[in-house]
Amino acid sequence: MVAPYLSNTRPDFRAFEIDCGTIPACRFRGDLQSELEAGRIDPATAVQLLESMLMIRELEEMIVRLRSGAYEPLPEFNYRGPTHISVGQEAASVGACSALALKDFITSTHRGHGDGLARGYHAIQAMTEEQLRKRVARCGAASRHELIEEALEDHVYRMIAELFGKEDGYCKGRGGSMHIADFSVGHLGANAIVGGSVPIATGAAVGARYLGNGAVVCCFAGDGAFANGVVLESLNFAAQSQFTNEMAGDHRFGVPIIFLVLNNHYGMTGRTEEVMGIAHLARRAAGFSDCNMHAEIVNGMEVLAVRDTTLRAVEKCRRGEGPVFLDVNTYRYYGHSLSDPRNEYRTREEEAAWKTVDPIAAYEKQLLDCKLLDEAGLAALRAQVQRRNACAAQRAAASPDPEPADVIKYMYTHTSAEEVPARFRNAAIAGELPAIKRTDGQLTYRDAIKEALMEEMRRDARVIFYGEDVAEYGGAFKLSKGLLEAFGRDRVFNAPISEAAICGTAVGAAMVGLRPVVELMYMDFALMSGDQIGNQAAKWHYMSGAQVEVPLVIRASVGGGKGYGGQHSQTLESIFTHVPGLYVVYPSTPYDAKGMLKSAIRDNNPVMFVESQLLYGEKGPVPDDEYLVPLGVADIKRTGTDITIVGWGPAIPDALKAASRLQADVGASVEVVDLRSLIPLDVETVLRSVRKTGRCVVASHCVTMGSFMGEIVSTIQENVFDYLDAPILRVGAKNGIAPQSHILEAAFLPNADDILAAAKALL
Ligand SMILES: Cc1ncc(C[n+]2csc(CCOP(=O)(O)OP(=O)(O)O)c2C)c(N)n1
Repeated sequence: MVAPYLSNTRPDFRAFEIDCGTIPACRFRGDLQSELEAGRIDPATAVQLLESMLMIRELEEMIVRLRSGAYEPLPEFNYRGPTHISVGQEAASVGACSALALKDFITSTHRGHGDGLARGYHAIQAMTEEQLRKRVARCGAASRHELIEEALEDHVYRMIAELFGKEDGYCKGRGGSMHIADFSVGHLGANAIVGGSVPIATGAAVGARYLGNGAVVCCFAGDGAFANGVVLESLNFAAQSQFTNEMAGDHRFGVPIIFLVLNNHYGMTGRTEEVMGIAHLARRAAGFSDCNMHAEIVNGMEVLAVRDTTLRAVEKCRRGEGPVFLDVNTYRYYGHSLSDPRNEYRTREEEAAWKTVDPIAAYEKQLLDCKLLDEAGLAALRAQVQRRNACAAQRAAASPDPEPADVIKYMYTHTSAEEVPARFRNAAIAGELPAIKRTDGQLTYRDAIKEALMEEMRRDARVIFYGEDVAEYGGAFKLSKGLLEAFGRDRVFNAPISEAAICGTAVGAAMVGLRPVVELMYMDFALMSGDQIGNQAAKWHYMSGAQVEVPLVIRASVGGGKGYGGQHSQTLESIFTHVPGLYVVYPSTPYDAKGMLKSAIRDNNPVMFVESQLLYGEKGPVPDDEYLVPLGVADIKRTGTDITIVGWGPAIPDALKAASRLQADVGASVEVVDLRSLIPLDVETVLRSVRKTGRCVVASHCVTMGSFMGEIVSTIQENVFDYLDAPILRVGAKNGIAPQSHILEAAFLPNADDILAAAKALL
């Protein structure tokens, strides 16, 4: 049924009520015996659930004992790093991961050892012999059982090696406990930012829907995360009705994601029910879709209950009925970390009550009752898990550390999408491409960007484009008008007004194989998505030990110069140059804008592509033929010998004006170096110019204080101080806030006169 407000665009104020329906709790009433009898689980899988939970508990208890020096296999080992232990929560991780297929994905949290171990364990069990052989690089004869054991040993070893910060760890010691990831089995990463992985998971689900591969994303997140803005944005993003799924003639919408709340009832120490206005987190889901996201409350201490609910959730997602919201009630026995004694905020009685429903003890009893294991079998399984873990820990402790010289290795990737896989090459178009008007071989800066986007979307079907109002309306600056009609709504869509989710979903979509381009209507709004740009997009290639590349482009439009005041006028690229892992570029001409956007879309690094609204209407020559402008290469826009002006963005046209006037006024010969790309920075072109001229002005529209202009000044003086005949001057915006009044804004922004005055002062 379509809700009245979905179809109602006319005023209709007849009285009605919204029925929020009901949310079931603890639906699973079976046990192992009934599951076996119903054929919903086989005996081998039933035992695997226990082994998987034991592996988690063993690893977590190892960390506890390592911290106090009481872990016998490694008595002297100095364990550094976080200790967010998940003992008590094993059934949630295992029940959920055992319900997923190999092609599915998970994201996890700072308390993610259990999720990572379980994902690897059950993925290994689901692998074919060929996949297992590949995983353990085994060529000789081995039974399936031996291959699995070898793969499990390797799995535990690489998990522990990562916890120990070793080169053999899943992330080569670059990620550690809170960022552990294994992309080979679709584990897209634990995340140290509470809620940080939720938009990534949502983007992965957007990608899975687009690719039509039937994959489902299970997004583990703590209860505390569901007060976080980007998490709520993600719930909204995932449930959008424009994500239609036509299944068997039925109209459904949403993306295939399970928001699985690991609800242990506490944030760090605060009680979740005290900092939220609801008794049950499942109720959150009611605000985001008319079917309450099929929300359920689940007994998270019972592995079969979690497995049953997740299996049903996965089925729903595969049928095009996602998202699903599971509020899995569980408990962590230890404190937030091992430095938290838990005294201040909860009682020992409460803890004891939860321990009476311990997930492992209860499940062991069921296995014994069903005679799938006897006491000896149980003891043997426990001993095997312990032995595997101890061997892995000893091996990991003795394994090589990363080389200090490699400290920033993996920060950037040096690859790009030169070859488009056949499946995505020369994408079919849904309608006609919008015409772009070329006059005397010239295009506006706006149309140059549009043409680049169109060409790349045509070249590679993995390129999708979204942002606020970019579809029918064509974006606030009409840059994308006609792209929806040309490429269809799967590739061009309006995003909700959720900048953090826009950037975060792009990260997730990129991780699963797309190449998203997203638009931020004004660059000021990038501050809304600071975490997703700075902590997620920028860092995942490095933190994963180069397991994953994050090819995405964030097009950010700068509004300065239009009298829009302090929150729509900022030139903020300097902030992003301070975030290692991002590329930051800012073209000043239509030619560069087109060639650089094409390069940015093909590059496998995340790129912040900054555009100036002041330049959108400016025309310049743009050839018809295919060309690229490489990132990281500055351009000399005018050659000269007496003084260098280094700049970027809209400061370049001003610098060129100043140069002409300087030539006319005092006969000085000015060289104008357009950086185009701030990161990577073409240091050599700048230094070569300054060596020649001995004088330099650095110009941009950034607020001068703390801007990237200072970085250029430092670089010049560190490297070619001896060549300088005068101090280097900066010409930027005033150290203030952009005003609305045009008189004040003119005084605020730098112009050709300011650059001219600075250059004259140096001469
Ligand atoms: C954005 C952010 N804010 C604060 C923190 C500090 N912090 C780490 S874990 C945590 C509590 C998270 O609670 P929850 O999401 O319920 O997960 P749990 O720790 O209970 O597993 C906090 C506040 C953080 N890592 N990230």
